[in-house]
Amino acid sequence: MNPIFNNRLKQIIEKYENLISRKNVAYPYGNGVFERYQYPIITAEHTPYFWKYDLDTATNPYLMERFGINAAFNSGALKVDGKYLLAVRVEGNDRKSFFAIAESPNGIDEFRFWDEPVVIPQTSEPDTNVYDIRLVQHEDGWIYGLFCTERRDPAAPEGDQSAAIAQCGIVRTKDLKQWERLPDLVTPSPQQRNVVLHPEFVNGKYAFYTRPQDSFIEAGKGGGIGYGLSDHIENAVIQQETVIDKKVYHTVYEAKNGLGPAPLKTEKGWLHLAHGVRNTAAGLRYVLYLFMTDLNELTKVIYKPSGYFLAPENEERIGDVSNVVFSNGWIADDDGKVFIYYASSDSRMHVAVSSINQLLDYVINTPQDNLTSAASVQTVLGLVSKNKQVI
Ligand code: M1P
Repeated sequence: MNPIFNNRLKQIIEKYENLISRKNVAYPYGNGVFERYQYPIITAEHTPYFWKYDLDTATNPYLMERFGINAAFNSGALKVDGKYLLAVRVEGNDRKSFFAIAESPNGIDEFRFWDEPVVIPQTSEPDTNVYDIRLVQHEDGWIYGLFCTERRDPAAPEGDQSAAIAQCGIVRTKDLKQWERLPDLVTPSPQQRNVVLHPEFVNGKYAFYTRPQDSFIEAGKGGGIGYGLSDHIENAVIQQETVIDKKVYHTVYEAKNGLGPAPLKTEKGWLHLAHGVRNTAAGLRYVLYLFMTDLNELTKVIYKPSGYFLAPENEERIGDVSNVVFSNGWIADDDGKVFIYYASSDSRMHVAVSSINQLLDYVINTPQDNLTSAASVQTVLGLVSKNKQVI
């Protein structure tokens, strides 16, 4: 009998179960495009206590954490058999990330992690860190996970222990439990992050959205959201990357950008969610934006509203990497509802709920960025003059 152990265990389980069963509440007065929710849907606290504690009173009499979890963020998303599943980037106190599936019956709360995290098989060049997986149900019948695999730059001098090379790792599964590792994607770019698989074949080939980049942090000469085709998915090689959405001076994506989840097919075109980055005196600021590409010509952007779609607000602005929102997962339900899963400040997960109709209206009817202050004034004047006729 160990009262310290028993009391602590009771409290830990109670706190965990209360958190998981807490109902989420939509904020009133949304912006007409989506509804934000009050509580983060997944945090480090949502990870199971049996991942963190040795629950044997003989070997852990004080019931102290043996494996700390620092954050739970940037999650891929997929609906399977009526369940809303997130492939969460879980980051330990040791700074290594791994993936774990969290399941909810309704997409907005009660997210509970499956008992065991995902085991990603290794290639001949083991990953040091893996993160930001995009889940895609491809028309070839497999569920793919494309993620960033990071390894120390072998060319870096001994004194530089932060230079890294990021590339796109590929796994596939039928049940999100057993995963098959395929060779990493090969592209002309020295660094890749934010690679996404298009859900359909294009002329019998696999289509990828990429983010060519010169160095680990800076987009450099590269950057922009790229697109390329590969004949195969086993040993996938993109010979030629075409930038379809580039960085632009004095916009919310002037420093870099990257695609979020795989695009949603709509009757008007492919709907894309992406992140844009700009630099400020307070560091980088990450926001989300939307654009649409042609249904048949995937490299042709047909609509692109100006500015951001969703930016960090209130407590979302604070975390391990502050002033960041990032999304690599969304789910469109059969009734047209869309669950947009986004992380704030590299720390926790949130949901915003919209619909295909609202997103189409937003992407088609929001004025584009005409790139100067004077042009913005003209856009406002146009609205004022139109409104004078109706009010
Ligand atoms: O820290 C913000 C984000 O930075 C990177 O994104 P990008 O490659 O677009 O700069 C990633 O490390 C991402 O995980 C992280 O959220």
